[in-house]
Amino acid sequence: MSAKDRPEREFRPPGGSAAREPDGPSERRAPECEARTRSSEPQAWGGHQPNDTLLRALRREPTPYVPVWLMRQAGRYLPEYAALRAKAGSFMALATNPSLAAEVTLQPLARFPLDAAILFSDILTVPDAMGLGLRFAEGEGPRFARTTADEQAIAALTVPDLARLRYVFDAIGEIKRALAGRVPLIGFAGSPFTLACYMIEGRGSADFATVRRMAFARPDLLDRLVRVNADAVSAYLAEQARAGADALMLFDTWGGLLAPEAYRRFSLAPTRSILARLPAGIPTIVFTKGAAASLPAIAESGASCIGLDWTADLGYARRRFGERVAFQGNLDPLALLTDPDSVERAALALIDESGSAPGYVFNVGHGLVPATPPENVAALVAAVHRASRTCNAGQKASGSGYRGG
Ligand code: 1CP
Repeated sequence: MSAKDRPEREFRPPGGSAAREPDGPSERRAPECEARTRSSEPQAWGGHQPNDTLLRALRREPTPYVPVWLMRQAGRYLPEYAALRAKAGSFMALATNPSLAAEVTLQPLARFPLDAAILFSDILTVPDAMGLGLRFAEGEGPRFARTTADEQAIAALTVPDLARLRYVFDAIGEIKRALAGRVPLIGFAGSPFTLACYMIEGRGSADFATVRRMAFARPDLLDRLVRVNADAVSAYLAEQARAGADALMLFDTWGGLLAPEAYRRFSLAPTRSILARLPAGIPTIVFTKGAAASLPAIAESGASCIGLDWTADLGYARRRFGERVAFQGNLDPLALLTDPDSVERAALALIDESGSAPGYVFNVGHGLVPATPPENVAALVAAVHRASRTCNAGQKASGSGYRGG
């Protein structure tokens, strides 16, 4: 393992080592932030105090810098993940073993000063607990042994006994003990519609044609499927919160495939019903790929934060809806397949686009891909912390804080 690949074994405060880096490209600032510079704000996190920057940003409270975490921050781009997965034998062997799941969750935090941990699991564990028989074949993605594509299978579907997902709640307990409050833990689930996509097709698909056909031919069946999923997911997420998750995220990866009316009926409505049933006060993030056209509706869904994919206009979204909801995103994950300098430029451009108003969480617009070089992730996290520290110092200044707003 080369020096640059070696994970740092200790958690570090954001900006800690970055501040000691020599001048050069890393001193670049987002132009919007330059104008807002007041003074160098004292560092909020001295090293071992709890870092609740993410939770404050989700609540749209001022933060000394923009918190950052990355979808799929634990995963195949990390050699230590690949090694542990090989040792465990399969994805499910990792995910169903609470201490291995905890170890994988913490791997990216040992390398990078990220502002959140996300539970290592998968959205498809819920349909697995419903009896569909999930497996992940190496290099192939998820496969279900049984599908719920016809009237009989959908009628027979019920909310699973949460005891079948006990390994998830146990993993949350282990992760929380290991984190000891250093950063918040994000729990998650798939949206009812995105789960339905995999349950109907039995695997991933480019267009989920069977599902979209069902939306026209048998909307009553799809209604029932997403209703059962909403009941299952709301119970599952509430239990994650009880086990210690500090924020909850819903992944609606495929909601953007639907026409607007179908999206509202089969994706947004069941998502809203989940949000309404979660414990009061816990921050929530709804990530919908292809959501740009539905922003007004998602902003009213009851979510604390909207996760945007990389095709959405973050600046516009913040100006238009930033008084009501926080935003998370939305760097194209393929920007990380370049070099540290290009990554830093892309990060600064996005921070500039977002503006300095509270309520922004930096992230990628979809999961990191396996070919991502870890040193580019390090450059990204350092750049976000450094540039946004200057930018956010202006949060209490007059003006909206939204770019051009
Ligand atoms: O070892 C492996 O095979 C690794 C690949 C992998 C990983 C690391 C899968 C298979 N799942 C995960 C973990 C995972 N999945 C997390 C962990 C936390 C994190 O670090 O972010 C999360 C939040 C998910 C969520 C998930 N799984 C989504 C929603 C987000 C997204 O990426 O759109 C979806 C659609 C899935 C299904 C899934 N699981 C795995 C794959 C390859 C897929 C996509 C399948 C497809 O449609 O082709």
